[in-house]
Amino acid sequence: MTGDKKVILSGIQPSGDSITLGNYLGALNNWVKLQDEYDCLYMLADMHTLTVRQEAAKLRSRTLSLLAQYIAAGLDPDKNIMFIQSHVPAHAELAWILNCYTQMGELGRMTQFKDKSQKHADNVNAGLFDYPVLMAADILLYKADLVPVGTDQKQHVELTRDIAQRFNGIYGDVFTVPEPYIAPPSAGSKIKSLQDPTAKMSKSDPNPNGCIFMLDPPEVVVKKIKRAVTDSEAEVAYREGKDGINNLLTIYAAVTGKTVEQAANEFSDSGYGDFKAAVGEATAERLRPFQEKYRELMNNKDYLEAVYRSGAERAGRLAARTLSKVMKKVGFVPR
Ligand code: ATP
Ligand code: LTN
Repeated sequence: MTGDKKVILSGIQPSGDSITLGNYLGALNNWVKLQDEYDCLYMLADMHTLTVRQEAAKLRSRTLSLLAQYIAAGLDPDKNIMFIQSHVPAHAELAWILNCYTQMGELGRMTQFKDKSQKHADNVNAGLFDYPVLMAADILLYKADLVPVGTDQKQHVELTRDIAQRFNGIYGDVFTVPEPYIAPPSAGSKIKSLQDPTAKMSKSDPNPNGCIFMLDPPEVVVKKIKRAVTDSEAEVAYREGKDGINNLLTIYAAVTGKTVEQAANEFSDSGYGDFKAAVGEATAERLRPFQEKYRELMNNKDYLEAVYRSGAERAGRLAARTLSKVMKKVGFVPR
């Protein structure tokens, strides 16, 4: 971190055995493009996953696996700070303080809270409600200018801006007010479920056929796409009302680097069967190098450990600076 470049922070929750094609296209793949131009911090948001019940051993192994997936997707540990959220205690400490500058009404309006409290009606815990405040702490600790996320997280970054502005309004210029950084939809900022193309593709979807996991074997990828829900029109075209086909065209465009228009032209004379086979092949092909690199990394746990240890140290130093400034501002006695 030289201070010359703009700062980026983002994270993914280690809440599934593997990230989804949605996480990859909407988030990770864009992070890779930013690593030379910005000072980047990429976090493994393990504390956020506790908002939904997790198995301890699984959470542990999924966190390490997610780090390997970050690197397999092309993030370079020498260029980016990669760290585990729970390794930097300042996140929890700042979250507490920010809680006292956030209104219940603001949190109650969050779409993700409404969705997840319906999905997990038996466990609507305070953490689920408070999730965006922890996320605000993640972002504000590092004075991030930009937060690259998929469309579903935009509302949380906007709330972070409100909290930062409110705090700055009282105490002066403490926080950098961040901006969401969202890739264009054609690049995959909103990939939909293959089984319900009006809902987002989500790693914790109970129906595994709705979701392509980045570690799915090629034949599984091809099969899931073949089974994707479409419509009864038999015309490959991108237009309103064709959610299933629109989603497949978006996936094809994003994995091949073509535009959605080019993709639609390429298949304008094809039937759904041929179209789906081509989307399946292209997607499996895109996953191949990712999976090879992932396997290699998972055989080198010492290396992964060195990456997250050094990440925690570097992130911890930066975070401590902001936290101590905040503590001073609110009136805590210096340690
Ligand atoms: P969960 O199902 O556990 O809530 P998730 O799959 O929604 O997980 P997150 O860990 O919440 O994934 O999100 C990681 C990143 O991936 C975020 O930047 C989010 O915006 C992005 N993302 C998640 N799903 C999609 C999607 N379907 N399309 C594009 N981007 C996505
Ligand atoms: N809530 C995010 C994960 C996340 C995050 C962050 C993203 C936690 N903290 C800070 C960007 C910045 C999600 O993707 N569900």
